[in-house]
Amino acid sequence: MLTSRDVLEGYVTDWTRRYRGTAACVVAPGSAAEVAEVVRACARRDAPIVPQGGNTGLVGGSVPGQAGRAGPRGEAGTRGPTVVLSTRRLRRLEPVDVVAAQVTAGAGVTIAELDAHARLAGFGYGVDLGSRDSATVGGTIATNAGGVHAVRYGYTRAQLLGAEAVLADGSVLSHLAGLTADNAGYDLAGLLAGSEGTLGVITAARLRLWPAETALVVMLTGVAGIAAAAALFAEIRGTTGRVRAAEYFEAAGVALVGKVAGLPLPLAREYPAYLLVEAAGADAAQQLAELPQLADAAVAVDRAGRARLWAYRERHTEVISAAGIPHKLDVAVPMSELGAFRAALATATMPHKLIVFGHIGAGNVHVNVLGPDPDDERVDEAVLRLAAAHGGTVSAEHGIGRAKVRWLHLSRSGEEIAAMRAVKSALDPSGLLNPGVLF
Ligand code: FAD
Ligand code: 2HG
Ligand code: ZN
Repeated sequence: MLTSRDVLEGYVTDWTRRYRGTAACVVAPGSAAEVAEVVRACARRDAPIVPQGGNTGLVGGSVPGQAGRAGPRGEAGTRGPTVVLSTRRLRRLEPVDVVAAQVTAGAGVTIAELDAHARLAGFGYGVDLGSRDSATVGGTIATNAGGVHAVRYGYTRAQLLGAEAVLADGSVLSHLAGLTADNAGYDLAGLLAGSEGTLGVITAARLRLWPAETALVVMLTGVAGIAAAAALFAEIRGTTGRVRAAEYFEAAGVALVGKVAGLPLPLAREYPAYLLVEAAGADAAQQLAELPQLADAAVAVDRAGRARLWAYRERHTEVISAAGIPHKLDVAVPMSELGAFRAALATATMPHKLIVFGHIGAGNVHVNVLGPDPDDERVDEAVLRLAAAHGGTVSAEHGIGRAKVRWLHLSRSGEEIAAMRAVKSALDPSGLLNPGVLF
């Protein structure tokens, strides 16, 4: 248990610095049984619990609200002291089951550690993201993280074959056998995926692995804009072997990466926007090189060259944060709407600095706005309503957290929200787990 004010600071402030709350202490149990003890002790004191993994979440869900403050930044009512439950000591990592292509991992194992472990056995983990060195198995399940390889392997829920979790009453659910043929009732692990710490504390998971892919190629090319990037991606998907990533970014982001991270322009000249594609397979490099519409492209097959091209996309989040406290609006719209949505975004976010990038293969657009005060939610409202008006969602992959509670109704009907609330009430009737998040 940690109580020092200085140490607590890192646990109550989120990665973006936009969300900062108050907690009495951080508790880091080392097993599911200890998590259950903590949950029962908190229940006796009516002390809300905020589960926390790597604290890389981008919607304020991994940190407490502000005591006594109503609305999404606070938590309603008078409760006991808030406890941050850190999963960093839940570090079990079992040998890879090479026949089943599965592994059991503790909630506190990072995605980089999990992937490195899988690689030693000739496999890889299907979810990869820029926060891989800190983001955890538990946190990525709780947010149902997407990431850069979702276009090939799907979101985290698709990797999940079972989970171990502690519910609000201290009971431990354990379903780690990894049977892929197993239709006996509700998929409780699937329900925990995307629950953002509101239904249970995930302590371990049984995860699917994929055979490691070889002959990787990364191609970066200039495009006129987001609609052109989507069209080129569709073309590449049709002609190129195994597309593992299709990422979009724009001149404003490249300029910031250049300024803050010191990277030169990626291509011979500047373009309004860029498409980065990663593909696997012996023919992939040749297939990409033969695309007639690639006037200017950089292609890398060696590890260092691939990393050099990826840096233009992956360093966006870090350089944006170096420039200020961003309003992060992770939305998705149908592929057919991307062009119209992007055009309207420019007006909706004026006069602020707008940086747009994302996972184009999924229609997932990361809208980052720099300029408005962190507490000023007008630009958040404008962008989220715009996404909804274009048939999209207010959360493509980061979740609702505290940041988007007010706008959940734009993406889920009253009936859906009522059903979600019923699930929450059944599993956590006193609202012990992450109050103020999601609802
Ligand atoms: P935390 O931030 O600690 O928590 C996130 C949420 O999960 C909170 O609501 C928390 O209460 C809950 N939670 C955490 N652990 C548990 C647990 N064991 N049991 C129950 N609830 C729990 N996200 C993407 O989807 N795709 C990306 O490509 C991506 N790239 C990123 C790049 C950078 C540089 C950064 C900083 C973030 C990025 N993210 C991305 C966001 C973030 O990394 C993910 O949301 C990730 O899943 C959070 O994992 P975490 O362990 O840090 O969880
Ligand atoms: C990414 O895809 C992450 O890099 C972070 O989801 C997005 O910083 C962001 O807005
Ligand atoms: Zn993303």
